[in-house]
Amino acid sequence: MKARAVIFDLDGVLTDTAEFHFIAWQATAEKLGIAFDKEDNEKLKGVDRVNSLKYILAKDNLIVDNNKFEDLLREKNAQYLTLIDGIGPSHLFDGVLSCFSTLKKANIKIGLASASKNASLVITKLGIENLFDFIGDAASVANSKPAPDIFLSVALGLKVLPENCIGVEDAVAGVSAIKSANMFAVGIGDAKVLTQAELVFPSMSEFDYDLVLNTLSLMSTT
Ligand code: B16
Ligand code: MG
Repeated sequence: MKARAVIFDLDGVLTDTAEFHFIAWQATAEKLGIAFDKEDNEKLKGVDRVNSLKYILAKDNLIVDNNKFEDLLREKNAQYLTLIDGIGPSHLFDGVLSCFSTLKKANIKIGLASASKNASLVITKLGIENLFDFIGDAASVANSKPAPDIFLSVALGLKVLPENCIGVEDAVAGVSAIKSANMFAVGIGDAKVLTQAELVFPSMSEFDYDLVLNTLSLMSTT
């Protein structure tokens, strides 16, 4: 493999919006009389909005009609948008800017593969929208993570073969998506959780591009 692009997930890799998703989903669940805790929220990392609501309803075997389902999605997102209103460049995780600058110096393209339909808004608020060579559109792919679609669409947009892309993810569903896309997977978080990733860094500030390249070259010689 010749590394030509690194494709990043957003929530949990470049910034932490999980708490905001949690508050908004908890309010939705509470309204429905369904218990929703941090453990549930962990399971929803990287899972898109529709499937997140399906997970919550399934907890209590609750069935709602289409109109109600759409209303719940709209209300959750409205609250989420209010909660992220105050985020700015200071909410970018430590290590992201220096990592991007290392990649740019090495002529490596940078892509964004988020399951979030709010991704463009969030990266604009973070002030990093101009640093990407291609930004994937979660609304335009047929299947969400763990399907490979969003990572494959970003590789296509970057004009780089999937086998020459490195994907970076914090969620189990996201790492599965990277592996299904036939890319090298870097996890951000706990190696005991992100077991499918070839390499795991505890946080973006520990992201070591030289170590990624060394691991890649070791893999191609074995
Ligand atoms: P939205 P990522 C994912 O983003 C989040 O991890 C997940 O918790 C959220 O439900 C999903 O985006 C959809 O977000 O409601 O904003 O469309 O981690 O893939 O960047
Ligand atoms: Mg994520």
